[in-house]
Amino acid sequence: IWKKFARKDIKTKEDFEKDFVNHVETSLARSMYNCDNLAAYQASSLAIRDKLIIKWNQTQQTQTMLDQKRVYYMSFEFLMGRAMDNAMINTGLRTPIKESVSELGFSLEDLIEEEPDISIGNGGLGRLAACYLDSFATLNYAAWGYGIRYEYGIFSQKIVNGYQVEYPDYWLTYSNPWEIVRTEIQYPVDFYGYVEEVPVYEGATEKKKVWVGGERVLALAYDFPVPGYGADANVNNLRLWSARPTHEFDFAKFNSGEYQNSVEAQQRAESITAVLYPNDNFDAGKELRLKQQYFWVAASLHDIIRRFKKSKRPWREFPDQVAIQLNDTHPTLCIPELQRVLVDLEGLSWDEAWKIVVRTVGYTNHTVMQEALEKWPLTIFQKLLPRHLEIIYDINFYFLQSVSKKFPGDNNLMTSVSIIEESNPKQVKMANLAVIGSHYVNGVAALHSDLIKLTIFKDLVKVFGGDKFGNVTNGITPRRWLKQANPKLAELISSKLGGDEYLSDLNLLKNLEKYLEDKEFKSKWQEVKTFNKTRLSKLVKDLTGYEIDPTFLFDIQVKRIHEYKRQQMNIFGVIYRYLQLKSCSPEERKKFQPKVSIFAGKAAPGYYMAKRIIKLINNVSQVLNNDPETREYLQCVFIPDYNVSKAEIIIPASDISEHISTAGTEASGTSNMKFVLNAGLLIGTLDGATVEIAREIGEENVFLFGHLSENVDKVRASHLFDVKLPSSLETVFQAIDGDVFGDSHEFKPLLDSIRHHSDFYIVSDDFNSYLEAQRLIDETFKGDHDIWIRKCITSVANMGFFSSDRAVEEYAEMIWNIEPLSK
Ligand code: 26Y
Repeated sequence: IWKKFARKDIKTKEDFEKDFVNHVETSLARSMYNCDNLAAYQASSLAIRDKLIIKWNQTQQTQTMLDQKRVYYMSFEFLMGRAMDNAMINTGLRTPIKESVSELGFSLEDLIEEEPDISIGNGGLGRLAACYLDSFATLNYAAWGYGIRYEYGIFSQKIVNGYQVEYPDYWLTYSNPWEIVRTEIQYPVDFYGYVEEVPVYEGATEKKKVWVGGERVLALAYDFPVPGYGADANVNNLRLWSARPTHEFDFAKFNSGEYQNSVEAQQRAESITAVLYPNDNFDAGKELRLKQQYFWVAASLHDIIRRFKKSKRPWREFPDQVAIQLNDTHPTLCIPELQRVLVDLEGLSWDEAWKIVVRTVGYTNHTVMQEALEKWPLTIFQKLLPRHLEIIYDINFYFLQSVSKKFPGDNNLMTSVSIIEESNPKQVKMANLAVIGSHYVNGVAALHSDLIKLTIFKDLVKVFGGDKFGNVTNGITPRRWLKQANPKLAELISSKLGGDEYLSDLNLLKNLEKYLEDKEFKSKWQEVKTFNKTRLSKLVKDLTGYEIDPTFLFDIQVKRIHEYKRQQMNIFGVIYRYLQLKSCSPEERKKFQPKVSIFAGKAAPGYYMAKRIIKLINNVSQVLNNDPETREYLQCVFIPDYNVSKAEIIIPASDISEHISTAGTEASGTSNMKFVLNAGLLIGTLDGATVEIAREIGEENVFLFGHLSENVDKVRASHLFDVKLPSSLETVFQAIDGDVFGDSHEFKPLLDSIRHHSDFYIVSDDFNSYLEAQRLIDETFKGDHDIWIRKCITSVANMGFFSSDRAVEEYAEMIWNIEPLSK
């Protein structure tokens, strides 16, 4: 019977239409008379989701049957963006569904616009996790993501009077057709309480420690199917946890009539997964965040262990079945939690357990900046997780014992590698714990991986040796960042390469070099760029009211606003250009390459300087775009509320994009890869993955400038006495001080951090070389345009290395020791 009635896969247009109508009428309880775009989007999503679930079930069954090793990618953030378009592309159903939808009276583009972004991440780290999920599924790895189902994702950003104003991002308003709630999967998670000594077994004299939790909540699982690319590809799982109250009720209070108070604890439970912390690369050390981390780690490990136990294998085989990857230190509690489960609950010896922990866990570092390194005050830790703190002390004790044996008397070394920082208050250094408790540590770009060995982990390298540390350069998925974001370019490439194979084997792009002399190809290439610039101009008009001209050079910087990323230097450069234009005659102005500088990005709500940078960009925009003398040559816009779906429109429209962080601060960057893959060139410092991009596509195709990372310390040291501004920057500051861009008081802190507070990000030192790179861009762009287009084509042709498929394969081989499953 089962076989006879098993749900059929969607293969034809008709299959989809049948499912669509079914969902409108039953799942949504609507009819053809009141099916609006929202309902049509929901019904389409449900129909596509059904298809994914069938494959999801098959994939999971096969993976369980084969009993192969699985990877668990632990990430506090997943910046998924929209799901529907991606699912249609990956399953190969986009064209038939587009036709169906149109026959049903809708436009597919409109339906796509109905979907809110899944924005449960801040920036690069969260988007990287999303790209890796796509590659896991596409390459047939048995790999799950684990995260938190925040009810509020990253805030949405409005610009009011030039200032950023934050609004809550409640992305679940119209429910979410892409998630499946697993009511049968719920685990209790405890907090607070105390540690007790109990007999190892009833009646024994030997004692062991156990944790008696003081507050309990439930973790409820929500699953998101992650489809791989290809008609018959696997569908993997992203499991997100949501906090619920336990149903243990305070009856004493209830019976005495205190109804409200009796449910108070329950209400508190739900606050754990209510909101994503909006900090990116900055650690604020809030207790609720540690609570979120433990909640998610405990639930995920419970789930992993339950699955492992079903296999009835001995514990020592755990690392042969399970690989846990820590996406930064946010899930580092996996280390003491797994140790606690194995020792306290499963009765393994400390040493046996520790070997298992270390063999299971791998750690990816995403920053060298001190302010982004997680540290938890012991007081918070002690209160929230008393047993874990003891375990961390024990881990540290055994570790330091081994260090002192190897390096007797080296107290500085001991202090530096210790998990505990003897500061006031004392703190747990999560990065040290992550290194000590894992078998491999990787950075995210070649330069960054070298730097962590020389800086934050220098002493740990001494202890463990360099072989424990390596590099996996980040990658991006060409499915979303080429095919989905830039369908016109993808189509043009397919027409030349004879199909879509390059989307799953990005090195095939190399063949584009054959067409460098092909005039027709190059003119089509240009048409695609113009189309994408026009598309972005429309978005800019809708969101800002400003009209920008697609024939201008589009110069784009989109990313979180951060001093180290130096949006301030970019806007100073814009001001410099404006002042130059103002000072020349109308005739001379005509020599300028018309250009629009486009910015977008969110500032952490508590990040004062970043918010001032946004204000300055907006004030400058207002002046420039309204200046009749210069606006034919220079404009500036700030696009509000940058997110994944906007990135898909913005990135394909660039001629130039800016990756201008102070050398040595940006771990990798991934938008640099997205921009080049979408036929834009880069201006950048030799930082993060830009170094490798230049290596792959040729240095002559990147506009590089600025001090090298190995010199930054020296340059900084020279500021201790005096910051000398170049006259170019001096002129810019004079204009700002002179209220040319509104009340100069608002920008004083920004300028002072450079001229009076030692210019930590060396803007003053890099400014002239930045302007020189900009000059070269103008010259190249304005000159023989064929040269420009050749640069773009050559660059795209050599981007194969930056596919997330390559990155994930490196992880699989170097760190996880897993092979893809056959389909
Ligand atoms: C401690 C906490 C508040 C915190 C929260 C979020 C710390 C860091 C982050 C996010 C970091 C992040 O997104 N890092 C970026 O990771 C990308 C993927 O590896 C890199 O490309 C990028 O250079 C790096 O800044």
